[in-house]
Amino acid sequence: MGSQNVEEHDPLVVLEEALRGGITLFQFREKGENALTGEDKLNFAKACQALCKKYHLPFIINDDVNLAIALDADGVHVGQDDASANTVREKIGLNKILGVSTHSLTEVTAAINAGADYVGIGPVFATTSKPDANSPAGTTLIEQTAATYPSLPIVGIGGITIDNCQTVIRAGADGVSLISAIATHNEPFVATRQLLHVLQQVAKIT
Ligand code: 3NM
Repeated sequence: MGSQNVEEHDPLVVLEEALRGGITLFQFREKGENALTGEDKLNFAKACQALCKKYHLPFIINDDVNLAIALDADGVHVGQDDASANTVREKIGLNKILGVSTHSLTEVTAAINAGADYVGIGPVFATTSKPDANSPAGTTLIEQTAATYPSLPIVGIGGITIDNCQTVIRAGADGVSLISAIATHNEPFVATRQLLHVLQQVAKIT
């Protein structure tokens, strides 16, 4: 999430409610129209990192490798249009988390070879949070990736809600990554608790 993803709420309040509600990792994604830049972005990132530290959860940064290094973030997430995963791994070293967004089995294999700790696969469903997202791809690549690389952690992304998140886990994902289902909910704490509850139910039976 970034400050551009919330509607009337304070983004730091949304983040703290999500942390209290039970998210397991936060990816700082200050990107796109209305995103903060420069000093404002830096200060907002520091405030998000401090909240994640308070709840003892990983704080990783989307795309901005230099910011991740400057803040000693727990990791970096890159897409296919960002810096190459190989370069990022070299810059951040082996002790940080590296996530890579992928859209084909070839990209998944390349991400593994670059030292990715997990892959993001999406958009599973239609999303309004990323204007340049590909068209919805469903769960096919998640199924193929889970079958080909059983020990590789996979997160599904894109249009995931309380109503469809179980489908993503059943397809073979280990987790879900989402923005609007929490950030634009009236009560982000309640949204997170409900998502967690539904995800725990499916985890028990898969
Ligand atoms: N990446 P929401 S879809 C940041 O497909 C992002 O790689 C995507 O937001 C991808 O949960 C997406 O609101 C947006 O749909 C996710």
